[in-house]
Amino acid sequence: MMVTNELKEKVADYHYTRLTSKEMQTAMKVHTHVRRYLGDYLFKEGFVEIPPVILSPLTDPLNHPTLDPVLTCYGHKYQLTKSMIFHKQLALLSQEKIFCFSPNLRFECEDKAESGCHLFEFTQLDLELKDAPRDVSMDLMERMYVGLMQYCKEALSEELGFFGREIKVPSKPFKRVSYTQAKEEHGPDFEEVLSKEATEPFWIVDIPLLDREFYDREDPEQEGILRDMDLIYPEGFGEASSGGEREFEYDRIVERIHKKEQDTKDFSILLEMASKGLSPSSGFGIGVERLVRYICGFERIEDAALFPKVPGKLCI
Ligand code: ASN
Repeated sequence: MMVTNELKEKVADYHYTRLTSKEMQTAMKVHTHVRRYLGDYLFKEGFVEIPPVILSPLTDPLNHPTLDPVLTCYGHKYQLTKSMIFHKQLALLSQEKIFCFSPNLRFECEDKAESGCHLFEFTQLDLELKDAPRDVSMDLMERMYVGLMQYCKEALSEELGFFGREIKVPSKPFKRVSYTQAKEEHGPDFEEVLSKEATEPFWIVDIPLLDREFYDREDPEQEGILRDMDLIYPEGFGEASSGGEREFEYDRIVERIHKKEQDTKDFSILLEMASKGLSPSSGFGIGVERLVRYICGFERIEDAALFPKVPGKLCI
């Protein structure tokens, strides 16, 4: 695409208008409160905040195609972080519980531009707990989610009122829905269908092995099923979070990379570290802009970001 002066002017106008709006001012206030609440919550639970990694030879392969630019620096190839999944696992060599407000760059295909829930640069609150089975991570998420909704209702009533938004504080434990059963009953768009019907957040669990990345742990008691979980927002807001237990043993990781028909060479540093010994762990990531979008009740994710990066568009 040619970047003409006309296009640059249009982009500048668009951003000037939104940056000076009451909507943006209010959304950023909500954003600040949400980040602070979550960071403080985890700090009080004994988590250590780790700094984000932007460039690495090792990043999340994801389960869907993205454009993957590679930067060559000092003769080595670096990728932009798509998620800090492996760095989270490795950080547990040093700490018991870690979190990061991690900028993720996923150059999604242009067909995602109109989805209302994709940005090619976004922030993920990513966390991981050593020696924690999936239920521990799920319980943490539920407590944190309920606490955040309660907090927002009280501390942000004026801001939510401005957006005409009423949020509901859900009750725990959240419902668990089996991936395979939901797909059988509602077809391939089951997540969207169920999210639209729901009035409370719910989990999707028991995801088949090939439907997710190699790093999520296969359930030792159910062959071909993963010990992972997605959290889905109600009211049609779709996916809130994904996470799970992790594969941590060298042989298992190699086997899983092969099953996904990926190349062990791309993960050689991870494998080298795994051969020295990693710990079992579980964790999850929550997209911060999607969370702010949900809390404010925005139609589109752009409204929850100060400088939204829309797939395929010239952004600032
Ligand atoms: N953060 C996710 C997790 O913890 C991974 C991802 O973002 N793809 O499982």
